[in-house]
Amino acid sequence: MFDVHAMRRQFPILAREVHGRPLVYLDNAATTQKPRAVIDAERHYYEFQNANIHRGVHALSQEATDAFEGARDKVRNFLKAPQREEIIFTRGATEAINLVAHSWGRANLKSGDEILISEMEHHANIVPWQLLCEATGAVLKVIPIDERGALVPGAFESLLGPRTRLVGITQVSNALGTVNPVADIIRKSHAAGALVLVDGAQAVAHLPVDVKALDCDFYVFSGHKLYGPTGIGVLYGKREHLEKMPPYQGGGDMIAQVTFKKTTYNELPYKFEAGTPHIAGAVGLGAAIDFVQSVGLETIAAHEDALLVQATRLASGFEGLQVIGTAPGKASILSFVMKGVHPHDIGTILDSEGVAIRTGHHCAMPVMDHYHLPATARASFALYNTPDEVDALFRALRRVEELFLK
Ligand code: 7TS
Repeated sequence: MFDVHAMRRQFPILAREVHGRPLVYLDNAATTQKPRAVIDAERHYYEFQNANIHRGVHALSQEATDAFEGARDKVRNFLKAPQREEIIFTRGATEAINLVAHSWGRANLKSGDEILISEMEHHANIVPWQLLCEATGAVLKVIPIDERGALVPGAFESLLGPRTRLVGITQVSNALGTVNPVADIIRKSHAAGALVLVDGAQAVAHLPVDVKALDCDFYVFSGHKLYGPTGIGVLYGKREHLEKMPPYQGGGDMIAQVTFKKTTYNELPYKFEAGTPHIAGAVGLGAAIDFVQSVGLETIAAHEDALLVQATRLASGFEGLQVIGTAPGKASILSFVMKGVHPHDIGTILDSEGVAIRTGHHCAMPVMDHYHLPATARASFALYNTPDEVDALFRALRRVEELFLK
């Protein structure tokens, strides 16, 4: 039986107050809080093992290298990637997408080729492709969403064509909570000869991922949305693609030999890891993966789904409150607007009540344009949130109503 109160005790920050109220942290889609195991892993690394990696014969350097490479093995196991060489450490999901757009994209695309993304993408899965299109003359096509915030049925199939070279799709939308049918998209894309990049930034903390079963070509995520540190993320890529791709950045660690005549590159995964990486961050990410696996993603998803059901029920009884994003089977994100109150005012009043939510365009401006909204308020749930906190959210929203609408 999942004990949420025991779980909360593993997260030191959850004990603090904000404006004299107990913190109710419901901004988990932006970043999750960190359990003691992650904080301790980073501290242990700095207190006992800190050294640069891959380059020292001394004991600390070897221990640091083992810790860093051990984290890579944990990521490989977490994503069910066939080979450890297919796991590249990056700064986050954003850098991982930029790496693919820059390295694979510039080497493979020509004028008139097409990249297909969806209307619900985060800017991180839009702008790198726009930059690539500007550089190569490729064309960006967009799968539209419907009023529920799901992909318009049949639209993907009609946009996928002989010129489509890559499909970039989020597994879970950060602004709407929509869960996309990525396995089906991957199968159809491959049949049309296109590669697929899956943006897993919002997915990895909520549903089990198996990149081998999915058969995606690239998969990206950030450590900090998975109870891990900021500044560390992952690109999974099929070895056959990564081997052919040119380096993204040049520097130390990514080379085999450097002369002024010719430089040769290191093998995978180091070819894509120029410079000293975020070693402590990788160690912390490894601890976060251990933590999530010890709880179990099925348990986490069941707990969050119950919170979403409760929140959705309370929202439906709240006059003037409209939920944005109602796709069936969506993940634990509740975006909403209130008639007559700007989302930023909602966020400010909620903050004064100790309730942290995100307000704004959520780096998904095309989603806002779709709904003709400047912004939404967004509550997003994690494994440490409680039914009482969902009630606290709606009590605080009643306060907003009193202040602004009565
Ligand atoms: N993709 C999706 C679907 C995201 O939700 C985010 C961050 C990113 C990519 C980028 O991740 P990063 O770690 O590289 O920045 N989303 C959010 C959010 O919803 N609120 O703050 C950040």
